[in-house]
Amino acid sequence: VILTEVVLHTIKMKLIAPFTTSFGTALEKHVCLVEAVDESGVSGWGETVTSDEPYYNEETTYTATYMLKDFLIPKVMHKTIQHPLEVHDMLTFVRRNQIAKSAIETAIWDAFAKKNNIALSELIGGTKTEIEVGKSIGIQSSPVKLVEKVAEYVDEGFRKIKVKIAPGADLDYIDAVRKEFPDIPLMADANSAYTLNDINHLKKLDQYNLMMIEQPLAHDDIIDHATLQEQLQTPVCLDESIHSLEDARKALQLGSCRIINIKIGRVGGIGESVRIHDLCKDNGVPVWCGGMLETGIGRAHNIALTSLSNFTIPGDTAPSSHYWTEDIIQPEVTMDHGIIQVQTGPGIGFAVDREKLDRVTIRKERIST
Ligand code: OSB
Ligand code: MG
Repeated sequence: VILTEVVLHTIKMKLIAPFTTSFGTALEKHVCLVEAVDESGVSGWGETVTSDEPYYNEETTYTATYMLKDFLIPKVMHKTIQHPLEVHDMLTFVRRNQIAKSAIETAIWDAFAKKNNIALSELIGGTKTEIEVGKSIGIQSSPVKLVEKVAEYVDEGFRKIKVKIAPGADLDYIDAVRKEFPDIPLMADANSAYTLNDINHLKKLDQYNLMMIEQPLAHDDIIDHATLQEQLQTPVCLDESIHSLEDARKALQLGSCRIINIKIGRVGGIGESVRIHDLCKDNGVPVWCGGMLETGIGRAHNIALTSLSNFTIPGDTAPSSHYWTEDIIQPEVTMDHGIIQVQTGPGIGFAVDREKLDRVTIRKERIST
């Protein structure tokens, strides 16, 4: 493909319910949708899966948009791109800013797949036709409230329940859920809320037969996580600490985790996600696809990625209705008994609903030079 124009649609969407983690509460989201237009007129779509504040990682929707406009888009515009796998290396001249990079990289994957009339999942070598889905639940006001939520989502058919934890909202909450649901696939995500000083506290989680504990220690750490993993029976899963194939290789070598959460945005795109998937597969380490409260566009990328064979653990790929009163894609992502069908249409397999898009758009910019 050769990009002749990129349109940046900045949108604002209200979440159907506030989402609370150890680092804060999200009520609404600004997202920069990247529409990459090829010389033949095909549009590929990507999104910045950033949060509005730099609390999960260093990026925000604003900084990602700035990186895209001033550095990343000019680098790929009007260049002949033989295959989207080339895009990752074209963008390494900018340090970090993985989510910004991924927004344009994923748009190019979609454009390339559409141009070649192939589904994104097939293009990357995905083999599954349907995927199992988990639900990520934010921190609730009490253990009783959390148990109510879990019951609702178990009834809806979710194949994994992930509970956000933080100091002061951990053991009581997990204990209450386990008492009510002794057998469900259950895990906890701490979003970096603990340190090695909490090791005895964290060990108490071992009694609950959790599938894993996600990112218990610092967002930039793989050393202390190795120490922790040695002393915990519960598998450690890394999210925030893994930004690249190299990070994944080092974490596996050190024994910092036994599972990796792959987020396309966090690792700079689909190409790097596939490479991390393959590395983990070769090492017998299972992976799953994390979520960033995406719109349908990011969600579609996540579903396609999850069709790869080593995504053996249900991901945070809940359907559109769990985030938005109205998603911007047609049809919306739906789930049946915890299963989502992998799209078979060209590219991401969903159409962007231009009318709905315009209703939530707060800024639109065309870049063609
Ligand atoms: O740590 O996985 C996380 C949302 C925003 C930032 C970080 C995380 C999350 C989630 C939500 O857990 C997952 C979802 O999209 O449902
Ligand atoms: Mg996480």
